[in-house]
Amino acid sequence: MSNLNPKIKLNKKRLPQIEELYKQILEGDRFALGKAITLIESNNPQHRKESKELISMCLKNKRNTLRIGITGSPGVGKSTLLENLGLYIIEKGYKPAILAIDPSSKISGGSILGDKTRMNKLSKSENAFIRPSPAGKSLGGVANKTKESVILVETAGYNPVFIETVGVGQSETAVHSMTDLFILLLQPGAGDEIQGIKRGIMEMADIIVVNKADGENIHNAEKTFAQYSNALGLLAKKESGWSTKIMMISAMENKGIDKLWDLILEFEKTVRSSGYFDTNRKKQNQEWFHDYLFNNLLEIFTNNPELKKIYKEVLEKVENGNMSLYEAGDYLIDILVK
Ligand SMILES: Nc1nc2c(ncn2[C@@H]2O[C@H](COP(=O)(O)OP(=O)(O)OP(=O)(O)O)[C@@H](O)[C@H]2O)c(=O)[nH]1
Ligand SMILES: [Mg+2]
Repeated sequence: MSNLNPKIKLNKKRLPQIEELYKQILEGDRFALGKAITLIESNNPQHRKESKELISMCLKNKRNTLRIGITGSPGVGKSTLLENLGLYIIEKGYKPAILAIDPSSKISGGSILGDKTRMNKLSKSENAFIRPSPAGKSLGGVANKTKESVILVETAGYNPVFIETVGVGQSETAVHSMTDLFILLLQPGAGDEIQGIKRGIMEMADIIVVNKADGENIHNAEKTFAQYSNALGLLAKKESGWSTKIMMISAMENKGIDKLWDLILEFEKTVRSSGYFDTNRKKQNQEWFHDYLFNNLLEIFTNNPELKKIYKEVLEKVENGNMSLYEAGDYLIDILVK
């Protein structure tokens, strides 16, 4: 920070209770971790202040972690996979954390209970941490809180961090933008209609997994596998240099889980050695920062009554086409600068 303008003082005063909470999280205290996640989920202004302080402390503590996004239509077997994959890697000495983004859960009646029962064994393990999605008004809000939760669980020593999301809305784009590796789960059965998966999601995937390749489903799983293998050939090469892989598993019968984990590690090795891993994390940090900065700039206009009035007038002009967005934006920026 020494090169920054010395006239601008950063607020260095630390809140003792937050410092204490940070230390407990660092020691892997699960109770403290749960408390911290509840804190960051709160929108109370004092809690937000404390959360920002806590996350700032955590961010200074750099950890070598892997963040994995898992998406797929409802009921495809995401939680079943995470239960068995989680248990498998715990045997190998890992401590997985599982977070969920599910903005639809308020409407559908909540997958929270479902996830707890579906990840029965894993949720009892001392070496795993499972947290369902926070309720939020907007996807952006939920996504930001999930990003903070990732930082918290990593500080507590969990790695890898899995983020489960339902692949039918916008949330998978949010999850993609906060993870290093993105896995798409497919149902056995032909056709995109059956998958309920949008085109763009397939392009985001690093690994495509056809689940439920068991019993009577095997034939359909093979058909889906073949169909998607063909489609993959048509995709442009990814920026990461990794070409998307596809495989079949049965999460329920625990078949192929080991191969999937090998593939995850192969991906990690490839993108770390090519430098893409770091480039991508930098890009994500930049996006997070810009989001924060932009939202706070906007808040300056909406929190101050006088500025709010000007903002509203200008916004209305833009909406009605009576002022260009450039004129309006520059006008407001001028007010801030002066
Ligand atoms: N036959 C078969 N059934 C499976 C498999 N994996 C999951 N299931 C079943 O599919 C249903 C849904 O599984 P979940 O793991 O809850 O699916 P999910 O994708 O997490 O569902 P949501 O969180 O509601 O979107 C359950 O009844 C599972 O037992 C599998 O490999 N084979
Ligand atoms: Mg689930």
